Amino acid sequence: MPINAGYEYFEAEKKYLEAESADDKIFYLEQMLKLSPKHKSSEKFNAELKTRLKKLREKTEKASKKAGGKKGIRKEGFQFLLIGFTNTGKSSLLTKLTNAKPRVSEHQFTTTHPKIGTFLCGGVQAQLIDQPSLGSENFDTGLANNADCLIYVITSFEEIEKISSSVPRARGKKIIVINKSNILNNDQKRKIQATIKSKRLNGILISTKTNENLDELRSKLFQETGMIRIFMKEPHKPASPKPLVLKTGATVRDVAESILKGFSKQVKETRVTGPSSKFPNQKVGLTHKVKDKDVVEFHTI
Ligand SMILES: Nc1nc2c(ncn2[C@@H]2O[C@H](COP(=O)(O)OP(=O)(O)O)[C@@H](O)[C@H]2O)c(=O)[nH]1
Ligand SMILES: [Mg+2]
Repeated sequence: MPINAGYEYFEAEKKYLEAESADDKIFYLEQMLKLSPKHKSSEKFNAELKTRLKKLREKTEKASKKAGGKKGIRKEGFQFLLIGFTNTGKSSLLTKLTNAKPRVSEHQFTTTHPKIGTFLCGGVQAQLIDQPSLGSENFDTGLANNADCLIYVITSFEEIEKISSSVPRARGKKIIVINKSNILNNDQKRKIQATIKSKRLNGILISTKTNENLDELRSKLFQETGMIRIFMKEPHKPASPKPLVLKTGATVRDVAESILKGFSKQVKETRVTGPSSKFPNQKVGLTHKVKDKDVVEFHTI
C-alpha cells in the first residue's frame, strides 16, 4: 500500500478489486497509477502497479486477437444503440434501463468499449448498447449502421445534426432523448417541449438522476419495436397478465394462430375490448386488426 495515498486512490483501488472484466480492471489500475503518490518510498509500489497493468494489457490484447480482433455485436432481439457526445448520460441510461453496470463518471470518455445490456421492452426481448462517445477514438459507426433504433442522448438540440452527420449510413429509427432535465427550470423545460413539438421530433425530456419521464421513455422504446401486446382472456375470468407479442398490423386470425397453429379454424366468436374496439366486448371477425393493449376473448363452441 502506498504511503500517504489520498481518498481517491483508495476508491479506485476498491473499484479495481471489485471489477469483473479485464477492461474495467485496466481502467481502474490506470486511475490508481495516476492517483498514487510519486515520492521516493512509493517508487517500488508504483513499479509494481505498472507491471500489473502491462501484464493485463498484454493478456486482453492476446484474447481479442484470438477472438478475431474487432467484431460486431450479435443481435439478440430488437437492438437499440445509445449515441451521443461525452457526458450526456448514455452510460447512466444503460444502468437505468437494463441489467448492465457500466462505468458512469463526470470525466470525459469513460466508456472505451461498447457495453451491452438486455431488457424486456414491454414484453419484447431487447438489447441496449452503450458505445464510446462521438469524438472518442473508439467510436464505431458500424454499430450505428446495424442497430434497429438509435437513441440520441443529448443535452442541447445542436447535437442532433452533429450526430446525424457522423453516422450518415444509419438506417434505423431514431429517438431523441434530452437528458438532465433536473438541472433545468420550468421555463427552460417548457421551451424544450415546445421545440420538440414544433420540430416534430420523436423526442423526450428525461433525467436519469431523478427518473423523470423514464417510464414514458420505456413506452416510446416499445413503440419503436413495431410490436403490439395482446392480452388473452377466457370467458368469466380476468385477462392474463402476460401479453402475447405480435407485429403491428396483426389480425384476430394472427392472434389465434400465434396461440396454436390451426386454432383460428376452431374460433366461433371473438370479443375485443381495448384500443381497437368501438365499445367493450365488441364482436369482431377474424380479419379485424388488433391494437396494442387489446384484450381478446375467443369462444370455440
Ligand atoms: N444533473 C444530471 N447529471 C446527470 C444526469 N444523468 C447523468 N448525469 C451525470 O453526467 C455525467 C456523465 O454521465 P455518463 O452516464 O457517464 O455519460 P456518458 O459519457 O454519456 O456515458 C455523470 O457525472 C452523471 O452522473 C441527469 O439526469 N442529471
Ligand atoms: Mg459512457
